[in-house]
Amino acid sequence: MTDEPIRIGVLGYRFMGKAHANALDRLPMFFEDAPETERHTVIGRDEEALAEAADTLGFSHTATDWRDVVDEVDAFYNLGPNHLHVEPTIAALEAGTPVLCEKPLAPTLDGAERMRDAAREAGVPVGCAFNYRFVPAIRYAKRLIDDGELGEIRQVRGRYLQDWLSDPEAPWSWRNDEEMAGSGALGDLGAHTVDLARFLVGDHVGEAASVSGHLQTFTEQRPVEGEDDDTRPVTVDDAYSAQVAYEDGAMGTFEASRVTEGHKNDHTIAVHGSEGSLEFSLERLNELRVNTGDNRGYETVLVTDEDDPYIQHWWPPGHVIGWEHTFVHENYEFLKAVAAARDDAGDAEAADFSPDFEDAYEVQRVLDAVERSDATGARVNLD
Ligand code: 4PW
Repeated sequence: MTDEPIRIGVLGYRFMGKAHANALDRLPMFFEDAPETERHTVIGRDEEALAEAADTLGFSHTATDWRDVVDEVDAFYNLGPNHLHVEPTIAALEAGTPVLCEKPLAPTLDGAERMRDAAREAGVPVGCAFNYRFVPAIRYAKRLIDDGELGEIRQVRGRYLQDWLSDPEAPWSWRNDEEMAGSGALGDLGAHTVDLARFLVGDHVGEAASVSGHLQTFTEQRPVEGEDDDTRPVTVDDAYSAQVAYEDGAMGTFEASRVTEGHKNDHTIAVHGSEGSLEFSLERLNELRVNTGDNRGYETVLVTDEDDPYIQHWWPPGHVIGWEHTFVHENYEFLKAVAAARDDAGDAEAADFSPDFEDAYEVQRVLDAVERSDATGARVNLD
């Protein structure tokens, strides 16, 4: 087993770059058995901004071309805009480099399929950064569901609401462009909910069998920052809603929006079974609301006990954790898989990380079906 640190190269250094760099910084302090890492190279286009990012986020090298990096590092983190997910990720995989890629996996189903196929071929650890799977309360919820506490699963309902595009004067960015983003609220936010539903109840209800969906754009043009009187078209959805029929007959109801006034980062998911219900809201990340079917409403469980998932690494019971910790847990699991994979005598199972590209591809199939359903006005079968 090699003791060499895992050298990490990251494409992108803004919001997600910071979230992952922070996670890498926290790991040795709180997760004693985490593999050692080295923040090696940060990749971007603007040399001045890159140098500043390297300094702030603790990377020793910078690069303006991902091609120079993907086979030089031990793990490649693709944290760039969605249109940059496909080619750099496939190149890294062809070089045998493990990849952690931000969500949604790709702007299109075709791109996601190519990434999934490249991952199959490479046989190295891959992950799609659906970080909400790593919330302790979500893991706790999954345990309840898997233990049969809710009985037979009938419904899953999820919403992800933000309001940062509510103002029509909010500036245009790549997230408003179909070529670069693929879709709007659907891929940016809905991907998380569709994945979380699959994580929580997928083993019980199967994959999505059919989907109907609706997309809406409320602001068609947005101003370009720093350029007076210049606007660009918004070519993605501001909001979506969808109904999913799962293979075994359970139903899913999902929505997301980036224009819901008063909702900053409201990601809520509820699961209803024949014996009980549960509900999680990201705005109360340390709690889970549980109903065990006694018709007395919900009780609120505080998920901060030592034996709750990941909690023993942090603080004593009741000392709550936050959004950034989801990235620490995700990086911990991913890097353990990378370390196990490079250990020749290693345990193949330990080298598996989920959610992987197979999982992310299944999510993308649902997103694609929502778009097709909206375009045709018909329900889309996924078999
Ligand atoms: O989880 C969310 C996203 O997927 C984050 O809070 C921000 O909104 C960044 O991208 C989306």
